[in-house]
Amino acid sequence: MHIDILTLFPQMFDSPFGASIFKRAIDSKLVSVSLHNIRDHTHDKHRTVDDYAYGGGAGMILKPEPIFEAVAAIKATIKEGAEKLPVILLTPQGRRFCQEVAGELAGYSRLVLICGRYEGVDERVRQHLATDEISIGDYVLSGGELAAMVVVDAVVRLLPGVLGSAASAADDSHTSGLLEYPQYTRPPLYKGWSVPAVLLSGDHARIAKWRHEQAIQRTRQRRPELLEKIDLP
Ligand code: 6GU
Repeated sequence: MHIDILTLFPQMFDSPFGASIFKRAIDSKLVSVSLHNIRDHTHDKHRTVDDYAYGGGAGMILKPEPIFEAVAAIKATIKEGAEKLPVILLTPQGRRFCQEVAGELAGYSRLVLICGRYEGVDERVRQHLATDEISIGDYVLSGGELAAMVVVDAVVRLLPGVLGSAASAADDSHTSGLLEYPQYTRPPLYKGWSVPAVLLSGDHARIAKWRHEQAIQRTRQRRPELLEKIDLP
C-alpha cells in the first residue's frame, strides 16, 4: 500500500513512522508513505495556506488552492485509476473511525490523507476533492495529524505480512466485535497473584472456551453496547 499524507507539519510524522511495526513494514516494502507539505503548493511570497473566514468568526480557514494542487500533483504521477483514488479528509465532522473502517481502508492499494487544522478547511475541499471524511472520536484535536497517524497505524497492521502471525490480528480487541480476553505471561505466580489454572492446563479446547467466556464477560462489563452489534455463537 502507498499512503500520501498532506499536512502543514510533516515533521510530526517522523517519530511514529520511524519505530516498531511501522518501521518494519516500511523497511520490508509492505507500505510506503510520502509526506507532502501543503505549504509547498503555494505560489505567493509568504507561502499563505490559510485566510480569514468569510462571514467573520475566530480562526483561520485552510485555503482550497494549495490542497487541490497537492492532490493534483499526486494524481498526475498515477498511471491508472487516479479518478478512483480515495482522498480522505481527517476532520472531527467525519464518519467515526473504527476497526471496520480500518479493514475497509486496508483493502485499497493507495490512500491520500488530508490533515485539516481544527479551525477549518474551505468547504470546497470537502465537497469537490475529498471522497471520504473521517473522525477518530468525539473530541477536538488541534489538527488532523494525530488522527492520520491513528488511521495509518490501524490500517497498516492489517496488511498481509505486517504482523508476525495472522492470528495476532484476528484475536485483537474489536476484530471479533468483543474486547480481548485477559492475557498472562511468566511467572505463573507474582506477588501472590497466580495465572488462572486453565491457561497452564495445556487443554486447548478448554483454554479457547475460557477465553471466549472472558471476552464476553469483559465486553458486557465495560462496553455492553458492543454486544448488541454481534451474533454470539
Ligand atoms: Cl480527524 N481531526 C481533528 N482536528 N480533531 C479530531 C479528529 C480529526 N478526530 C477526532 N477529533
